[in-house]
Amino acid sequence: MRRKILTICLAAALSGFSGCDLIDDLENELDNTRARKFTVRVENVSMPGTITSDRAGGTVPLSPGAYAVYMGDNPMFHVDQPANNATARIAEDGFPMMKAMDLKNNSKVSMSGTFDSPGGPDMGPALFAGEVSTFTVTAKPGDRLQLQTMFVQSNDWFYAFGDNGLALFNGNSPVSGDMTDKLVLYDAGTETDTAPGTGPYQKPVQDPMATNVGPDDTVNMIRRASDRHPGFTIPAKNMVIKITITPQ
Ligand SMILES: [Ca+2]
Ligand SMILES: [Ca+2]
Repeated sequence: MRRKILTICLAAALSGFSGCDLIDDLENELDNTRARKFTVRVENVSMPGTITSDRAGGTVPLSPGAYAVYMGDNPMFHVDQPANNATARIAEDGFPMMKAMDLKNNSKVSMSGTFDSPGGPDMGPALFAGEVSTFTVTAKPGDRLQLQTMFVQSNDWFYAFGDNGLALFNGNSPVSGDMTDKLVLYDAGTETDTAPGTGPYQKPVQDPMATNVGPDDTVNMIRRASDRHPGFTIPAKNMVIKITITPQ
């Protein structure tokens, strides 16, 4: 089939038509047939004492998050650049709706949404210790996954895959398994930081519905939390969150 199309392509090119368009169409068609569904499982694996704080018993709740499947440029944030308002609302307050709206309107994003964990200690959408949230995406070779969820015992920190997101395929093979290692804990650069579980402006000691409470960060750029604050004791990511991806 492919050889036949290539021959047609070449003939078309020789006779002055665009042969490459046909090849592109064929490649797209093949990628569409390779599309897969993936289940993404986000688990809060923190425990009492994961951080030294009386707040939330020293666990690290995770906020409801936003996710996107996309091609090309990371549609959610860029390291070493200022966070947009939608990222700030997740990172400071744990509210993903503005980000979800952003992603819905982005033509490079093929699929997006929010994930949460109803019920639990907060009787609400956050993922407390032991809680799990699962969502399903469809992707084809070349697609990447990005997400953001707040590290709630902070002023403006969030977990995400690195600047380039997570490739959902290795060549034409879907990725599978524990992807926690690919996550990075970022400081959004929108609020001044105190160490995890301390200070008057972190989410657990704010009005749950309040937004943008606390002084601005002096460095208005997204940076790795550990690079920005080498003096803070920050739990290893696999003590707080576990992300598993399973192709269907
Ligand atoms: Ca900060
Ligand atoms: Ca705050």
